[in-house]
Parts: sequence; structure tokens; C-alpha cells
Amino acid sequence: MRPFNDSVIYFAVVDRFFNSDPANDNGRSPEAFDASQTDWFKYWGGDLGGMIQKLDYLKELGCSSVWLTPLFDQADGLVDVEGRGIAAYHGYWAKDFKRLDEHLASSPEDIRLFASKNTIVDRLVAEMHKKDMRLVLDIVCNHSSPARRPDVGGGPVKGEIYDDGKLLTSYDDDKLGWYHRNGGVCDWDNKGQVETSELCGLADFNESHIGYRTYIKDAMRLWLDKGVDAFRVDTVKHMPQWFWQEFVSDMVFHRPDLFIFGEWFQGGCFDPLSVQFANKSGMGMLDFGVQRGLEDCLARGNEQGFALLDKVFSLDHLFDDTRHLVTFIDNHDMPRFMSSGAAPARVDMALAVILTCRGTPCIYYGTEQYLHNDTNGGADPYNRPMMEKWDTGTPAFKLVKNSPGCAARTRPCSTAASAGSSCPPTFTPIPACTAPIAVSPFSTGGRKPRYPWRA
Ligand SMILES: [Ca+2]
Ligand SMILES: [Ca+2]
Ligand SMILES: [Ca+2]
Repeated sequence: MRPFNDSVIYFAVVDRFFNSDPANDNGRSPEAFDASQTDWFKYWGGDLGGMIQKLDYLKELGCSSVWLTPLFDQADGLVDVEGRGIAAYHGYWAKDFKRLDEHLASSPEDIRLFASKNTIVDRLVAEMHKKDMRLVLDIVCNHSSPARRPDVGGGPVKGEIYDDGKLLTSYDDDKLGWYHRNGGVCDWDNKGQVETSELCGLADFNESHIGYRTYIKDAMRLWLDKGVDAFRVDTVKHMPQWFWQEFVSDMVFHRPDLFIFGEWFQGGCFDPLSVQFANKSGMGMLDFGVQRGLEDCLARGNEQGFALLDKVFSLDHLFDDTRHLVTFIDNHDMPRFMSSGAAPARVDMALAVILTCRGTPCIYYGTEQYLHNDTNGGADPYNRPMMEKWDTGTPAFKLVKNSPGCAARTRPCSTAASAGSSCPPTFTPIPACTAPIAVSPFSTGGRKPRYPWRA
């Protein structure tokens, strides 16, 4: 597997980035779209044409890779959660891994993307490769979609799965035996239960079924054949390690230069199981340790200053290869850095850290514009505003693009920035730092973690 650490990743929630075509906004379920962009739980119109139009902006920013939220065809309509209708605008409730969601494109040929070689995905990949940029596809193997409440019509049927439009199975009529039927996770410290029970009511795939494994791996190989350069893998904590080892082996056999990194929610150096995953699964991992350390000192202003971040870097030896870690300051599953208390200058400082430390930095869309909405503390979904500005002159934009030693475009030629180790003792000792650092593992104490709607 080829590390991506010569790259800076830009992570965009496609629905919230740029709307190039109002004709596809309604999709198959107009009730799931909100043209006023005030209902945060519905589609707002962003599409792949919008991504293509903004590639030059991302290229100028210096981001050489773009991670897009999942592109698979999503469950249509609204899911009713506690009286609120929620659409699959985020992309994490797939129903057909071999089709493109209809909100993202405009023609039937685009939707059946593997039946043609001139679809919008082909054009996106071609444009990116022409600009020496790489496409990171967000994939989900753990689950499909949640149920609608029986008295709310029009929403998705739980766990309906299609193969290029042909219905294969569903949770309620699971002819194929592709789903676990263990109910929801109750004990979050029980590894087996976390892997084989449901997360937020999402139909949980039974990875022991060879038919399911064949389907999901065939689908992902098709996406690789379209030119996808890397996978970001959702909810890796919720499937057993043997599945990931098999999956990674098969994908890398198909594409030897493929980079894969996984989301072990809140994983990092303080969570031994996540460290084991990072060292044994064959894929890299999102580094929640660095995120937590940065948030602690630069957003929340903890009086211990950089002590937690110092501790994180001091534990780098736990990982076989820290180049495979993907660093970030915030993402779509937590409040944005500014919503956590950071002034713009602190955002700049945090960006400077991830742009210069080990691993591959990943910038959440809009950070370079100081985009944030602090409703409900900026928690999901308020951390996913519509991208509003494309100013190439903000300090954050210029920092990513130009700052000596931190510039995104210097990483490919700066081994020190992209692969060098960190040296914790360089932080100046201050009295507060000499006190024992309250480093607790990310244990949930058996309670359900606050997982986002999309989960
Ligand atoms: Ca649109
Ligand atoms: Ca759909
Ligand atoms: Ca599972």
C-alpha cells in the first residue's frame, strides 16, 4: 500500500459544497430536498458537477487529494427519527453500491455508471488526474440503511440492497441472510457486540456470508476500475478485523498502489484496540488522537496547553507506521474547530500543526474560509453548512497554499514535513504541564457514544 503522506486531502460533503445543476435537486423524493437550505436534515443540492467546477479552487489551495462523502445510490425519501424527517444527503445510507445517487448527476447514463465509460464519474476522475489530483472514495461496508417508521410513508425500507437496480434482499425479507439480527448495541465495551449488532438502527451486514462479501468487493473493484485512487472506510470498528484483512488484501491485489484509511471513531494512541487495528488491518487510520490534542489546547484552551498533544506524539512508537495516519482538526462528525471555541488565528495554528507533523493532513471543507455554524454547539448536522465563499485570500487559505514549511504543495518534496517524526520535548515545560496529564482512553464507559445521525 502506498502512503498518501505526500498529499494534502480535502474532505467535502458533496451535498453541501456546490450546486451545479438544480435539475437533479429533487432526486426521486422531492420531500427530501430543501431549496431554502434551512432544514439541515435534507438535501441542499450539491452535486458532482459542482465538484468538477471547483477543482481549480482546490488545486489552488494546494490540496492534491479530494475525499468525497459516499457516492453510492442512497435510500430515497425521509427516515423519521423522533418526529424529524432525515434524508440520506450525507451518503452513509446506501442501497445500491453499483449505482450513483441520482442527486449527484443529471443523466440516466451517469446513474448506471458501470454500464458506460463516459459518465460524470469518469469526467471527474479524468479532470482530477489531469490536474495531478487523486480521488478518495468514502465507502461503507458495515451497514446499509435504517428503517422508516411504519406510519410514515415514502421513506426507505430498512436494508434494501440492489445490484445495479436489481433488488437482492432487505432487512425485513432477508432471503439471502446478509444481515445480522442482533438488535442494537447495548454494551459499547463488548467488542463482539459492537461488531455484530446495529448502530443507530442501521441494518448491519453479516460479513460471514460469502455472498455479501462477494457483492461488496465486486462493487468496490468496479469503482477502482473507474479510477478511484483511495478509499476512506467508514465504521471500521463495527466489523471484525479478519474481514478488513481480507478486504484490504483483495483490494490491494486489484490495485497495488491503493491507499486505504479507516474511521475508527475516536480511535488513536489512547485506544489499544484501534492501535491494533491500525497495525494489523492493512489500512491506515484517521488520527483522532492528534485531533483531540489540538482541540484541547487550541480550541478549548485547556490550561495544560500542548500537554495532551505532546502525549499523543510521545506515543507514536505504538504505531508500526505513522505515515499511514490521517490527521485532521475536525470533521463532519464533531463540531467544527471554531464552534469548539477557536478564533481564526487558532484555526491557522492547528492547520500548521497537521500540515507539518507526521501523517497525511486532511482539511474539512470550508475550514480555509472559517466556515462554521454554532447552533447547538456546532454539533452534527450544524457542522455541515453550505460552502459559501471561495476567497483565495484568507489567512487560512494562504497558509495552506504558501507558508514556508507548511504549504500543501511543499509536502511532496519535503520528506521532513510528510514523514519526519515528532519530538515532544521541544514543547516548553510550564508548571501546568508538570502535573499528571489527565489522559483517559476514549472509553464510553459502556454507554452509547454520541454517534451522529448519519453514523
Ligand atoms: Ca444539484
Ligand atoms: Ca437515491
Ligand atoms: Ca457490524
